Amino acid sequence: MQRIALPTEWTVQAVSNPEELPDNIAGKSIPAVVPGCVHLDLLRADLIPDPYLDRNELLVQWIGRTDWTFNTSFSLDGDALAHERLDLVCEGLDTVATVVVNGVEVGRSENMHVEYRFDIKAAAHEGENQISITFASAALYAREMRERLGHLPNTYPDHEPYNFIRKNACNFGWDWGPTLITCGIWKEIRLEAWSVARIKSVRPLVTTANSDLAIVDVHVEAELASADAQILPAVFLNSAVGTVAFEDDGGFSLGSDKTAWTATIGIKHPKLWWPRGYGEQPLQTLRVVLLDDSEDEVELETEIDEREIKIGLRSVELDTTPDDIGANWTLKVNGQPIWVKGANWIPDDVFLTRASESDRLYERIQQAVDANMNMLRVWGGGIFESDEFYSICDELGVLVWQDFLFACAAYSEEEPMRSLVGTEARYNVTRLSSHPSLAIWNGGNECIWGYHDWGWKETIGDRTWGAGYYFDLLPKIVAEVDPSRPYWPGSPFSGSMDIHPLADQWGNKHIWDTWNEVDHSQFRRYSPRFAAEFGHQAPPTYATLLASIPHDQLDPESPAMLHHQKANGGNGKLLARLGEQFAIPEDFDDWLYLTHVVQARAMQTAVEWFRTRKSCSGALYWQINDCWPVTSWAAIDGEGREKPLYWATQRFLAPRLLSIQPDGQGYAVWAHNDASSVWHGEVTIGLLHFDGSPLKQLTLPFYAQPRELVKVAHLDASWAPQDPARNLLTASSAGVDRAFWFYLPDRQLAYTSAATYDAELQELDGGNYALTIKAHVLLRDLTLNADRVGARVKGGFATLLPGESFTFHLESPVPLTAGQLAAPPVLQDATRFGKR
Ligand code: BMA
Repeated sequence: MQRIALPTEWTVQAVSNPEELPDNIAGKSIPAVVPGCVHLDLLRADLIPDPYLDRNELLVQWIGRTDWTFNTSFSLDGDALAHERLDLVCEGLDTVATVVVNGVEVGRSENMHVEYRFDIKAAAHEGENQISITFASAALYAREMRERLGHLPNTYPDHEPYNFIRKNACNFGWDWGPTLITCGIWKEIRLEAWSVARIKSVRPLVTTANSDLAIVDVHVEAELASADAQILPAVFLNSAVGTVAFEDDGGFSLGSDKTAWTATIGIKHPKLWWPRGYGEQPLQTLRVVLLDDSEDEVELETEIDEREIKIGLRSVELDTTPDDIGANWTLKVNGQPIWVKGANWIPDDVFLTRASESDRLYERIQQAVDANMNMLRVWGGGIFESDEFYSICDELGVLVWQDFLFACAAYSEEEPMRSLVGTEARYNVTRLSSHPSLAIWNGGNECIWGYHDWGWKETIGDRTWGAGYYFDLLPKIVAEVDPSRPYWPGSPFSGSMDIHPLADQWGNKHIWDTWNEVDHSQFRRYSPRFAAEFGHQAPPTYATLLASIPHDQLDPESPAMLHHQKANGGNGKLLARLGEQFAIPEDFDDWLYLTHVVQARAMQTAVEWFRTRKSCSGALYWQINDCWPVTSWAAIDGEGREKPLYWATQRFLAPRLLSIQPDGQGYAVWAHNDASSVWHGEVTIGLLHFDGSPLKQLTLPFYAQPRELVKVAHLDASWAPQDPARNLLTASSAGVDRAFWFYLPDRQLAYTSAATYDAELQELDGGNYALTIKAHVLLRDLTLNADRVGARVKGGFATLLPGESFTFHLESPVPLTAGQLAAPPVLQDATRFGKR
């Protein structure tokens, strides 16, 4: 196998839509970088304004309605052409493309989520060759397809009909994403010259994994160059994994009558892979080779293709055993139930090649790890992420829940959609099968819910809407291609079409009335088996706003701010939820801080509630990341900066959690020990005055087994506050964050009005600083907005009782002073915003 890279330098040219093309683009051949997309090329050439800034998105809509041709040339020598086959391998074409080599059409694509391989041997020649790929407007294709198949509803009726094209849905605009309809060669493109045979796929499926034995079935499929090819496959597993107990190395050859083969490898006393928090993540290298076994090569057995893959030994299952509530919805790895803690993941940038840069992916997934997450859900309106995404998750022990790519819409099951979907599912289930982090396949996002509740049935009538995918095609493909992983038809879904998809007792649930309609205390009305989506909006950090909004428009209602708020009624909801907790502030900086506080508290309320329900086994909030600078539900904004929610997440997802929750007429103190060792000690529970003086106190021993949730105490009416506006409940124990309970929303609390504290800044080495705040009064949700001084902080969202201290660690490229840092709007605390 000879792999030949194609040049990264191409050109791109608009080839349709003359009415809309700006003069500086019409007829012009523009340098292009591959992999990439047309927007990035136009940006690099300075031909369009940056669509992430201000309202520039509106100025570049014509790009998505235009057809574009990418051209380059490559040279071939005789060796490449001497092979039986010469394939053009396109790992990802976005989306509707016609591929031409030396004037000869060699293939077409209409799905960005699969690899295309075109045999170009007949079209290619020695010396210089021309390749040109023309992308038809995805918007126009989707409209035509809708015309052909009949309208079906989706959540964004004002957008192009994203449910009629196999392209990431959110590229057409979402309630956190701009409409920037891309096209281009978004993944690697190369040539492969080969003879006899090549490895078409390798699926190493771990069928058993326990402390005694692991079994891996390595399914290898070959493609033959000609009918008389004879090959010998072999599989090697590096022995660091344990003692190889048996290895069925086939020992027979493949030919046209048989092109697939399975090697079964057994490993005694294997080192198992675990999600983080449960154990280590040992990875082993599996090597698959193909040898030429044709008669005249018998002696030589030349290696003609090989693949090296990292695998991890673990089993995974979804436990849905019925119980007296309804049914479990618990993920188990190596037989161990996992309390899933994490968030939903969207493409990290509208321009997907930027989103898949290694450093960026690594940084983002590390952020998830540092926030104590053990799972990311790759949401169905986005993409199947790059191989590297899953490799990083394998290495860091982050479980991945992967949606099939259906979101908030009805989808036609007629041709060509059915075949496109089938091919896409097979290709990606195969491609991702080696990754131990990948734990569950899910049919899609909110499509079953939409069918139940969003008034689609009338439009759909007796036509197809996707049920055939979720309940038939996809589970069949998973069962056939990768039976080692669980499949679930949708999120949310109760397990049956006869039970509402949002039922508390069954399945995975989404909770959205808390944000859209009611305040976050209302999360406590629900007791889901698994909370797969729930969220609360807040703007990005100040530095990210400054970089994307004209400075004279830093006002919640300015045209640019509203443009970077895509949710239906978003700003109104933001204000309504803010007003439930605080008096609406006049000042922009205070507004920004308080929206951040409400976002963080909403997610804290939800997750602590779920972690203290015995029937719940996981919480994934909406959403960890953003794809551009926008007001959204994200914890990390479009420029990778952590919002206060992120610092709160580190606390409420800590392995050991103390939490105070309403319990009947009183309150309960809970200890959730999501760690693998026993947690025992003493909890001190206090009813305190805001000045720190105790009104009632109790110290109790407690004992929590590994992974156990225990109710440490029930606080009855004798714990009622003397003055709910001036009292709070606390529960503390050595080595963990203290739990707090405030009786009233902040706007009714009589905080000591002026925050008083001492601040001490210590300069450490190499641009590192430590800022210690010593509280003289109660300080609540203390946050250092270090982005405002160009610095980066670690940690925050701390609540201090009078006399206590908290240290922020910062990194800054420029020298800092305490004076710069230790006052609003850089240092903020919620007790400034109590009852007036
Ligand atoms: C859910 C998600 C997304 C959406 C989010 C916020 O419906 O699945 O579609 O962005 O809510 O509205």
